[in-house]
Amino acid sequence: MTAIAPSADDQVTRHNWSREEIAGLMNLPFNDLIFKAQQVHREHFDANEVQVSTLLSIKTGACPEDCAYCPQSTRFETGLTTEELMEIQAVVDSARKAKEAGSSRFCMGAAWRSPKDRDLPVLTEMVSQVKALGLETCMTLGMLTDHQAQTLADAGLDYYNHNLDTSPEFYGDIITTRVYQDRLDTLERVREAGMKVCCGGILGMGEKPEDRVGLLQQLANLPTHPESVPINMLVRVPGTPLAEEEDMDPIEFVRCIAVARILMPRSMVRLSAGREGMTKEIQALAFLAGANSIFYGEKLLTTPNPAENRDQQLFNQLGIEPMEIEAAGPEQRSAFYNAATH
Ligand code: SAM
Ligand code: DTB
Ligand code: SF4
Repeated sequence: MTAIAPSADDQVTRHNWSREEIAGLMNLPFNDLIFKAQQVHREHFDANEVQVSTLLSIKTGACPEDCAYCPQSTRFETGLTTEELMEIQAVVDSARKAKEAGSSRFCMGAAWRSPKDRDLPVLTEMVSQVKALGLETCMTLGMLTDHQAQTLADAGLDYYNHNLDTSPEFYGDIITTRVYQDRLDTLERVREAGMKVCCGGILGMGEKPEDRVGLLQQLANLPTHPESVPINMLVRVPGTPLAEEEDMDPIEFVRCIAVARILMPRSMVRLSAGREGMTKEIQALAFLAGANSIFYGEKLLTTPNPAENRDQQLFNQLGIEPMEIEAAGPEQRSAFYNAATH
């Protein structure tokens, strides 16, 4: 991937955005907003490269938390088959397949409120073996203690994903089993341990436009911008409290991507969950608005994602190339195209 050199220009990475300023961007005429986002994008990235990450659920379902969007909460009847923490070898085999399909980052997710210390030896072994394949590693395991964050960092974990999900004001309508500050605390621990942060949210949960502004303000005003900012469109799963939520207007979704790009110019903005329900035109607009990362592979954690050959066709049609990382070697790009032709 392209290394982003820090710039001396402080204007580029502001951390003091007001809600009025963000709302002002959000409400620009669409063409002006997209033009501005595209300009910012081109200052920092190759506009025709998109980073590809693959997800694996390493521990599925039976989660004690009550996140209203989540099919893995034990409180909702979603028909999900629960699975204990996977064996190391099975995780590594899955990571190898992701690499052979052309992915550059492997993100392992567990349906936990937080990991148990006794799980750490297995988790750290997963990290080192997946990393040894030449993949970037990411985990999302819930809240971490200082010790857990440091242990994962010492094992070589590159990224930790922990989302703020929504604005502080709307948060309590979605999750009651932990508070916003818990999330901020985990993010700080991840940073202090020296890992890169992947942090974003979910749109389409019935939040008001002000809540979208509030989420983006929280992300952009973190002491250091998250290196990855996943913007998820809610995947409505039958049995969850948000199953019947109204469709979010896709143009509003693209506006949020564009604003994220402008506020966090050097971050990778990921067009995350929800692509299965999006037209290729909306995805193309999201890339134009500055999204430059996707989840790749036919499953997210428990719900479907576009098949690999559909993403290959999309990239081909748009002239987009998967972003390369040095560790994966020069064959990574061709792996993406070869895998997807099968
Ligand atoms: N249990 C850990 C946690 O909550 O931090 C890690 C796994 S959790 C499934 C990771 C993230 O997936 C959540 O923070 C949420 O943003 C996202 N997510 C979960 N269900 C989703 C859904 N139905 N639609 C969109 N995003 C979802
Ligand atoms: C993120 O922001 N989105 C991913 C990843 N980080 C862990 C998860 C999406 C999950 C969608 C619902 C599911 O497949 O279970
Ligand atoms: Fe559990 Fe994470 Fe799902 Fe919340 S989002 S219910 S913490 S798996």
